[in-house]
Amino acid sequence: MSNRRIWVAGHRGMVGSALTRYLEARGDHVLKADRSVVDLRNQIAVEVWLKQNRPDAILFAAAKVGGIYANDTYPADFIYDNLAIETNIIHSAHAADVDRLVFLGSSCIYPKFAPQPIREDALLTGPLEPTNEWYAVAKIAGIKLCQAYRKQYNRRYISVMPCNLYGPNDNFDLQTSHVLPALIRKFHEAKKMGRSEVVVWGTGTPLREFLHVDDLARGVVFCLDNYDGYEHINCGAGSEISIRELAETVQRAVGYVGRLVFDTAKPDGTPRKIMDSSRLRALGWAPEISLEDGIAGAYRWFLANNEASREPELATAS
Ligand code: GFB
Repeated sequence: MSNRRIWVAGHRGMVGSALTRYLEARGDHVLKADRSVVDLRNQIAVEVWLKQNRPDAILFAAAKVGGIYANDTYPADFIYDNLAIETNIIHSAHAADVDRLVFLGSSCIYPKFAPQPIREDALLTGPLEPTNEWYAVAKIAGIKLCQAYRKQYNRRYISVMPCNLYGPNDNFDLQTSHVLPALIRKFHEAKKMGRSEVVVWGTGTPLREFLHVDDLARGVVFCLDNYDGYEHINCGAGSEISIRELAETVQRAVGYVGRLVFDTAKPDGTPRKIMDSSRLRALGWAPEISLEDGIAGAYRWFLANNEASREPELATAS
């Protein structure tokens, strides 16, 4: 399908910008609302903008996001901003009679010790990982909002759960970023400054599943076109890697020859969270970008963008 008017909420973030690139390449018309025009935490502003613009569909990539340290340090910001954005966009979408919406969550919605690989039906079966429970609770609320508007008003609102993401337009701020951009920056700066070691947080043993954001963008649009279910659906790479192996992979990509040091005073977070994405695979989506290629591309992007440190934004989901 083409020529649709699709609002990418959060178009400046890593996920939103990947969705925008993908949709525009396909001929869809992407609506964008800059933060200076619409503060997504302001209910009236969101409702007025949506009623004026009435998109055919909404891809909901707007969120307050960050890595383990940011989640653990700013719990009020993570729960408040995300709940406000979700209630405003999902309720206003209904009020503006927008019938299609894809909400993006995160694999941290699942219990800390969920059976692996994690199936969609593991939701709400056990306690959450404490370092990101505030963000997780907000994302669970987003899933439930979509289900509630579907149940009461027959709205075709769906939810897609990505694993850990990376790619162009990531946040490379060392305090607030996720692990992969942090490692790219740490190894690059250590190489440039001739440092003998790089500090990696935690024990290096946690396992994570990393998906390139361009693969996610294809998956989200695939779901918009092919999935219309009440249950949320997982969208993951299907393989996992330890933080130590990830660090070694990034080290090779950057070409740094020093030592790795593990700072075990920093939290590991959840030990493992690989998702079972077989439902989405069975519908016909599969990732295409290998972790090695994706990391090489992410490093090129970092270099081309002047190694700029970016502040965390209200504009990226993962
Ligand atoms: O990417 P990350 O912050 O997110 O951390 P989570 C993943 C793992 O990498 C943790 C370790 O075990 C970290 O301790 N790590 C090692 C580092 N070095 C670093 C570093 O320099 N920076 C960072 N950030 N980590 C987030 C959640 O959890 O994942 C969010 O807090 C969200 O809610 C997101 O779900 C996808 O995978 O631990």
